Amino acid sequence: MGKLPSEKRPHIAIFGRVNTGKSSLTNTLAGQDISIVAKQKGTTTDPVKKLAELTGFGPCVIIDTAGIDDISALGKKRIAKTKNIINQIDIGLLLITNSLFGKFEEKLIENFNKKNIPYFIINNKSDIKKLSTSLKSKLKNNIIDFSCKQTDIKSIVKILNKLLPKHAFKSDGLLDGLVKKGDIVMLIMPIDSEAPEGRIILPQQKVLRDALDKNASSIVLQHTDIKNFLAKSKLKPKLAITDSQMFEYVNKVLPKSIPLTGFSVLLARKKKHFENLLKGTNKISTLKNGDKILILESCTHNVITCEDIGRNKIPRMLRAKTGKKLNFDIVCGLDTLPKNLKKYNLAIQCGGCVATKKQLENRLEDCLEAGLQISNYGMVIAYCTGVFKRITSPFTK
Ligand SMILES: Nc1nc2c(ncn2[C@@H]2O[C@H](COP(=O)(O)OP(=O)(O)OP(=O)(O)O)[C@@H](O)[C@H]2O)c(=O)[nH]1
Ligand SMILES: [Mg+2]
Repeated sequence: MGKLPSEKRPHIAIFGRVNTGKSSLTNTLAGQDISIVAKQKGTTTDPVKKLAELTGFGPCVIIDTAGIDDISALGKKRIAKTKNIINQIDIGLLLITNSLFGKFEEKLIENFNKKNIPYFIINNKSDIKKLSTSLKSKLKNNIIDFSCKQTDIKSIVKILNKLLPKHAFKSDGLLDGLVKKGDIVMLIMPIDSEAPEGRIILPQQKVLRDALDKNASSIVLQHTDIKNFLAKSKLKPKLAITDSQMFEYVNKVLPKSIPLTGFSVLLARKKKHFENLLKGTNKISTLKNGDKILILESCTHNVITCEDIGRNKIPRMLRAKTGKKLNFDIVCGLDTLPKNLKKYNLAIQCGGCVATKKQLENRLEDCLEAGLQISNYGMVIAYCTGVFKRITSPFTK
């Protein structure tokens, strides 16, 4: 996969007084020795930019800067350069040590605020001195202890993910880790009565776009043409993707040697709780007579296909698959969830095409907190048609 160009990456700059460990943190985050680290104050004189790939966060640019309190002859120029960096970044990290937080830091934060830049404060060298309780209470959730002597950057990655501006960098990377440059990906898109007139639905567009971003080649065809195409072309796609209503059919005609998954599964993988959805779907096998299932439908308007799937298709399929007497309740739109969630055994979320990511997350979290298993439409359909293992194996290997 080609490197993501710098302009497509979030820019994260590290600021702080001299010797607080800015260059050390740059190196720790990037996992390589980029910046010179030294006991001497004022080691870094010019901003140093580095393309990096942070586990759990993704591609970014990390910028090491000169100390904001440099009072040497060249200090003013350096500080001006550092300030200019603020115009270029998406996230600011402010390093302090020994809970030293004064006018330099306040001034910097003022500049962050002026530019609407999300920032976070890190009390570095906490292996020597931990954050004081007074500063902690003053800065509340905006500061953590850290030490560059440790290599675990999870705590920082967690914060970076929280701070990342939602508007930018929203390419979902649906095929991340599945398809790379030069691979062939087969998009099986049925054109039936449920397909919208004259256009391609969003999940399919997103996958297609991501394949292009990755310089992979896409074959786009209808399910009825799979056999013919494979026989004629002799090509072997790295991955095939289809709609959940086609799982059963495609599973039969697509050679087992070609991995298969669903558009909805790829989308779910990029949201929170994917692991829980996988786990919950497997729990279908343990459903008993009289168990209660909650269908969570996000559509606020009348979408005939969704209604049919949630109200008829899924209950019918689940009853047939398990042979159990199951009871279903349905929650529509953004209506509040039933008070006593604990009485349910499983919650099944729709594709959520009209809900925000956050709205879907919140619902699933409420269910998880109440101890419910969770699944979604696509996965349940896959489970009931006997293809769950196949369509999730590209991720669970
Ligand atoms: N004990 C301890 N030492 C650290 C830590 N982080 C950095 N240091 C040390 O602190 C010194 C300064 O680190 P640098 O990373 O060069 O600091 P800097 O902020 O880039 O300094 P300037 O470029 O001079 O502004 C070096 O001797 C580092 O090894 C830490 O977490 N714990
Ligand atoms: Mg430095």
